[in-house]
Amino acid sequence: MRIIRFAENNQATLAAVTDEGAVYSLPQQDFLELVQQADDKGLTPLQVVQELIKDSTPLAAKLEELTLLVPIEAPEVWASGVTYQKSKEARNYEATGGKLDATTFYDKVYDAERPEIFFKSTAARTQGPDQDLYIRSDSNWQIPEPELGLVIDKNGRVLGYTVGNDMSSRDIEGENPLYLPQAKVWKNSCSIGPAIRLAETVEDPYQFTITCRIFRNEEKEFEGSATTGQLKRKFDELVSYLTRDNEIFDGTVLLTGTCIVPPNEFTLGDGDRIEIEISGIGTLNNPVKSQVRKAQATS
Ligand code: DO4
Ligand code: MG
Repeated sequence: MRIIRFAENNQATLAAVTDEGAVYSLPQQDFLELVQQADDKGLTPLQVVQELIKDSTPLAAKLEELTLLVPIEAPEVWASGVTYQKSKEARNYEATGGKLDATTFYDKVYDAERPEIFFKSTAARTQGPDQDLYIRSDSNWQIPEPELGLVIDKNGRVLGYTVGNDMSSRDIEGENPLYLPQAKVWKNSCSIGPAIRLAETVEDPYQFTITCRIFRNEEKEFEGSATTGQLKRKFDELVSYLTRDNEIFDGTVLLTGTCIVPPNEFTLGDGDRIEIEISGIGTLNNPVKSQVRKAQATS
């Protein structure tokens, strides 16, 4: 069972999508209200949804016909880094001016007990399905990072899984790792969606297949696939480091790292389109736009 939000008469409607693809409107304001009601009743979110939809009629519209919104207005999005071998190799390449066999601090963090976790996005910077993602005006090497997102509550309980894009600037991070916040955070540098798959309906979260496709002029420029089985760490390990001595909020999303990297000569351009598909969750589609740099204030 998946949970979505869609726009209807200028309002957001919460809905459940069954495994057969039927869409049922739900009465709750948002995903967190659904979880709260389930907790209050001593039920699971799936049980609450099943009770609500059992005697109701699905929408006539199909999922593809709806204007989907971000499935949760996550107050914060955090991200884990260098959790897959592929990411470690790509980071080493960009940090060493293109060496393919270099060993750096990225090897250290890949092997260390403490994972890399960084702040990625706020609700205002996070885009939903079909919304524009921006590339930076001061970078020449930018890529999407397709990642599984954990939707968690303030205690670190995993409520569901979503698709995330940790847009990244490889040349800025490669120049100096202390530039990481600028390589990761700018206007519209993150997207999540199209749905939240209820955690209780996922038998094994290490068996998601992630596929990323990048289109230029609607021609496929890149496609890559990987599985969450290749993750070096465990999801509860990442959550436990995020929540350690930290306050997080209900509906926080934790991205779990990228396992797909386009070829080193590739950079995103204005007009590209990114699709990230995760089995059992859906396909997150976002067009890419250049940012026009605003004139700097001078004193
Ligand atoms: O170390 C930089 C970030 C790496 C990252 O975002 C990832 O591995 O997904
Ligand atoms: Mg990443």
